[in-house]
Amino acid sequence: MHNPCRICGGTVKGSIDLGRHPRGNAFPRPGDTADEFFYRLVVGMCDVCTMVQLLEDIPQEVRYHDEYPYHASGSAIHRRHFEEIAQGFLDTELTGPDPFAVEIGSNDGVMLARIARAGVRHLGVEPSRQVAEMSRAKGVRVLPEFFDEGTAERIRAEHGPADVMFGANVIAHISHLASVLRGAALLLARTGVFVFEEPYLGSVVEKTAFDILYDEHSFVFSVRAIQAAAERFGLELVDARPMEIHGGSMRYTLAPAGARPVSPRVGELLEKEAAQGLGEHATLEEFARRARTVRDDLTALVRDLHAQGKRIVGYGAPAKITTVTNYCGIGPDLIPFVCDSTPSKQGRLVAGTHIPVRAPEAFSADHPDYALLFAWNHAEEIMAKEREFAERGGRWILYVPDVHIV
Ligand code: DWN
Ligand code: ZN
Repeated sequence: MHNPCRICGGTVKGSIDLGRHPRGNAFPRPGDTADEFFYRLVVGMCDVCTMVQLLEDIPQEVRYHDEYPYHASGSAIHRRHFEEIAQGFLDTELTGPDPFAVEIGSNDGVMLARIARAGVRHLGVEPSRQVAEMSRAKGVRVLPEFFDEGTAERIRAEHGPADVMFGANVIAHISHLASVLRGAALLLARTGVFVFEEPYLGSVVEKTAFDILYDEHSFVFSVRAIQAAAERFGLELVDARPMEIHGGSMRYTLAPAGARPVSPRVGELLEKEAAQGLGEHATLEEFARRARTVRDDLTALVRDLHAQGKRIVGYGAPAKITTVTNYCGIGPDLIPFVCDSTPSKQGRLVAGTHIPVRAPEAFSADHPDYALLFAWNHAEEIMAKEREFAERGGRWILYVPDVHIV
């Protein structure tokens, strides 16, 4: 399978084919699964700019429905992470006479609320109604639209240039990324910065985290691909910092070309990526082979334990659960339910495999023999919270970077 690159028009060769999948964050209601949306989950790399991207595109309107269930405040660690980012901007970039901050995909306002409280002009751009309402309740000003070049023009005309543009786990979700980068170049003040953090290709490959691949992740960024994309639209990658969040992310800082010095971190990370072979098709083909091994090992383990009469339930229903359960063919016959702390997911089903999602009380009220941890990027927080489960002999099944029991 080959497609034209969404950034540069080069050829994208599909190296990773995970088969037919539903939308990661669909979480349909019971009885409402007759017309589930499916697509072919194939991921490849551009021959020219090395951007890793989905070959089949899912329309934004299909993905970001009004009841989009992901709430960035869903974990204490995430709340702290975004509040620290906001404080960082207030201490550095938003110190001018009349600063202005824009967040693309402001979700439930967890980052902008701190900036709003400081009385700094701001605007969240968030198309999903439900989370946009949660933002407004925190005093955050929201524009209920998708961000693109046209939105950037209107925001600049009404509010002037932005000193800070920010996006977390959203820029890699936007298939019209070229329009977003053109819009950023248009909206940014000459001294402004566009900061975004996204799941990092280097971490995904290193951890064989194939469950990070799903419809929302139009792209999986690398430093090299972002540097090339920035230059194409009059911007420059001036800094990049690895982050632990979401199982391994990277925070990119773009500025208008020539406006700021480039941090030595960029060169160091480019060298590390070259050593990891991130710009080569062979690396993705090797990743696909390892993903098949994880699938086969996890399916065999779950089936064996089930055959022995052991009770296994899922813990955490991140979007990632949809990829791993559909790729492995693990359904309610093997895992009767998965518990999750997000109220809007409880009572729903995992798309495709239809595993019921229940409140965490269903787990603590009747501990299983094994818990399959789908929210593996929250392992420390979750295992500490569920200490009693382990103390009573419960065991955790993990599959990143490989299948193992703790
Ligand atoms: O890119 C995206 C990533 C970064 O965030 C978006 N596409 C959507 C979302 O992905 P996700 O759903 O994989 O995010 P999380 O934060 O890894 O999801 C964790 C899930 O686990 C949530 O549904 C909440 C749940 N959870 C829980 O049940 N108990 C989380 C914690 C910490 C807990 O103690
Ligand atoms: Zn390209």
